[in-house]
Order: sequence, then C-alpha cells, then structure tokens
Amino acid sequence: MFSTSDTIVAIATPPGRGGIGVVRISGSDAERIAATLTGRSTPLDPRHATFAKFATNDQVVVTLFPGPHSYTGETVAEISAHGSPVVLNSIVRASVDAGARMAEPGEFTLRAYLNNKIDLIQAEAVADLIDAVTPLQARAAFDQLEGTLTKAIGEIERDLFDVIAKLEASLDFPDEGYHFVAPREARTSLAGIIARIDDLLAQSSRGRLVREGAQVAIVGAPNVGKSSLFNALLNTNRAIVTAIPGTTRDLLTERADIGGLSLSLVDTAGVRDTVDVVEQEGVSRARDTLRVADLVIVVLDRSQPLTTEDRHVLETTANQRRVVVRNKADLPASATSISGVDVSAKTGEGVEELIDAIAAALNASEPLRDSPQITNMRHAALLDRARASIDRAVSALEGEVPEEFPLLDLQEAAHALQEITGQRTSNDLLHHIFERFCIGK
Ligand SMILES: Nc1nc2c(ncn2[C@@H]2O[C@H](COP(=O)(O)OP(=O)(O)OP(=O)(O)O)[C@@H](O)[C@H]2O)c(=O)[nH]1
Ligand SMILES: [Mg+2]
Repeated sequence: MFSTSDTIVAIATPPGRGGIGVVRISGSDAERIAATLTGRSTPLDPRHATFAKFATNDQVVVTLFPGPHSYTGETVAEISAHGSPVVLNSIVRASVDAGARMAEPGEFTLRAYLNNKIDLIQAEAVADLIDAVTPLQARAAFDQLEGTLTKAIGEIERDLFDVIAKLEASLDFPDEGYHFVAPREARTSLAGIIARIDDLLAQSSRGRLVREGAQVAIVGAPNVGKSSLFNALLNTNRAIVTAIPGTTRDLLTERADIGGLSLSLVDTAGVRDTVDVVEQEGVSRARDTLRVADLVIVVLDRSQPLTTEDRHVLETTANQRRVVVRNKADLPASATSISGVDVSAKTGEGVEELIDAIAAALNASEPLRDSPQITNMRHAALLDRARASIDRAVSALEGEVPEEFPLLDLQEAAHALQEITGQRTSNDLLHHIFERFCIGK
C-alpha cells in the first residue's frame, strides 16, 4: 500500500455528474503524463490554469503544482474537465496508459503525511472535515487541520522530553546521584504535564459527541406523547401517533441536526407490562436502548397524575444523563412535583427550550473556538496511556528508585504522544486510518 515511488491518479470530485470534475495526478511523472494527455509540447506554467484539449472529446484546464509546493509534496497535475463520468474516466484511463497507477483511498493524503506536509492528526482531520454533517463538526475538524491540537501535543511533548533529558543525564553520571534534576523538581514538572493532558481529556467526551453524534432515546409510559415529540423535534410526521396506548412497538431512529449537534434520535415503545408479544419485544428493545443512550428524554404527561409506569421510568433513568419533559402543556396541568421542561408536542410550545436543554445536558451548547479538541477515540486512548505512564513515573520518583524506572515510563509516555501525531506509526495503523478516506483524497 505504501509505495510512493510511482505516480498515482484518481478522480477527486464526487461520483456522478456535475458542472466540473477534477482528475488529480501526483508523482514524479505527473508533469509528463499531463503533457502527454493534452498533447502539449511547451512546458506548463506552474500554478497557472492552462486551457487545453484532451483527446478529441473534451476541453480541459490543467494546473501544475511542482513539488514540494503541492498538497502531496510531490508534483501534482490537476485536470478540470466537464463533470461527466465518461469524460473523467477516460482521462484516468489515458493517465494509466501513460504510466500512472490508480490511487488507493486516501493515498494523496497519505503521501502528504509521508512527505511531512501534514501530521497524522491533520490527515485524520481531512477525513473528518469531508465527513462532517454539522457546522460544529466541520469547525472542530478545521481547527485540527489548522494544527491547534498538534501544537498542544507538541508542547506537552517538549516538556516531557526536557524531564527525560535531565533524567538521562543523571544516569550518564551515576556518581553524582540526581545531579541534573532533583526528584521533587521532576515530579513538579510531571504534575504540570499531567494537568495539561487532563485538560485535553476533559474535552474529549464533548469532542467525541461533536464528531460522532449522540444517541438520544425518547422513553416514557404509553400514550404520554413520545412519538409526537419525536415528530416535533424532527419536524416531520415520521412516527405514527394515535390515542391508543401501545402504538409504537419498535424502535424508530432518525438522524437530526439539533442545536448544531448531529443526533441520532430514537423513538421507543411505551414502557409497561403487557401480554401482547409484539409489544413485549418493543418494551424490551426500549429498555436496551435506554441503557446505551448518551442521553434519555423521559416524557411525562403533565395533564395526568404520575402513574406507576412513570415512576418506574424515572427510577430506571435516575443515574443517567437525562432531560425530563412534561408534555401536553397545552392542557390543564395535574398536580405533580416532578420538575422538567414544559412542552406541547402538539402546538410546538417549549420545543426550542427543550433543544437548549438537550444541548446543555450533552454539555455542548458552547461551540469551543480555537481551543484544541480531542474528537478522536484514537487520540483519547493514547493520551490516556501517556497519562498512566507519567503517573507511574511520578510514583517511582517518590520512592527514590534508580532513574531507570521512571525513565522507562516516561519514554513510554513519549511514544504514546508520538503515535498521536504520527512521528511513530505502524503500517497497520496507517492502513486503518487511510482506508476510511474516499478515493481521490
Ligand atoms: N393535547 C395534547 N395531546 C398530545 C400531545 N402530545 C401527544 N398528544 C396526544 O397523545 C396521544 C398519544 O400520543 P403519541 O405520540 O402516540 O404517544 P406515545 O407516547 O408515542 O404513545 P405509545 O407509542 O403508545 O407509547 C395522541 O392522541 C396524541 O395526539 C400534546 O402535547 N398535547
Ligand atoms: Mg409512540
């Protein structure tokens, strides 16, 4: 997968027809292949759009980006043509005939990484940016592409290396004991590093919600208006609503962009004891969903006194992240001491407040601007590992053991940090990261 000596080609624009389409060629032969395709004898002007003819069937615009000043760091030729799959495919085929190879998914970005144009965090951010469905996701990916996280990790790494270097120096001169750094001083530096890692990790659950979206389950007793609320939040008539308790019998899931977050909203069957086998299965699915959801919306019917089923749902969700909705606010309220957001799924009253409450419960109301965000599980896991290693080093330093012990732990921590930015990687990891890219990126 990682051959970089050859020249690669792919259609860079989405499949299907469009106003224009772009074929991208990268590698040492890119200029020659572009010249062959367009039958030009004069050299292409770098970074100038040049009008040309491709074969007999299209007019194209060719732009040459000589390496290293290109996306991949190699010489890149971009050929813009009319956005027809037939035309674009024939350009790709002609490039292959002229010596190029079809690119694998993400191979252009992989080359950018291997040529040190970007680090691994930024490469992953490229994929996130392309996959983003909400503005908040795009913003978080863009910040990472700009290097805010790279910079934060780099600073942590630098301080860590400082401690490592001092401990190593002490090791080289054993007779002097802890000559280059006192254990107490090393511990103080490490505590500072741990605090900064913790800051980053504290953002990570929020960041992951932004990147991956949250599962939000709407639960409650039968007939309280769960499906009506589901429809109101989605602005559709997706779920069936009737006055008969037990209407919803299966899970209904829809993706929604609510308060800038990408949510997966799940309508569930009303929780109650029932003899109906289909409904029983629905209730059991509702219970499963409730357990794995990032947030539950517990719906109560405000116009009725609390029922045993309501109490049961409130008890089972007591330890979960939840928002309680007192629905049917358009009807006279029955006396109840349960607090919650008053909503009428019927009239739409209170739905805006509910959306705010959902965003607040997911701790995501404030878009964090320009601060480094951990949105990626891989990064969070490696930071966790680095933190655990530094913790061990701190304990070792407290025991005043030989420097070898804390040093080994600190080196492990440094390796974990280097894996985040991609200074240390394995082929497996690279393969895993780049296979989720689209072809042509
Ligand atoms: N007045 C009023 N009626 C509502 C409101 N929300 C729902 N209803 C009515 O309550 C009944 C039940 O609504 P659904 O949305 O089907 O309730 P559900 O909780 O999904 O019910 P199950 O799927 O059977 O568990 C229907 O007759 C709705 O029209 C509301 O805000 N105000
Ligand atoms: Mg329902």
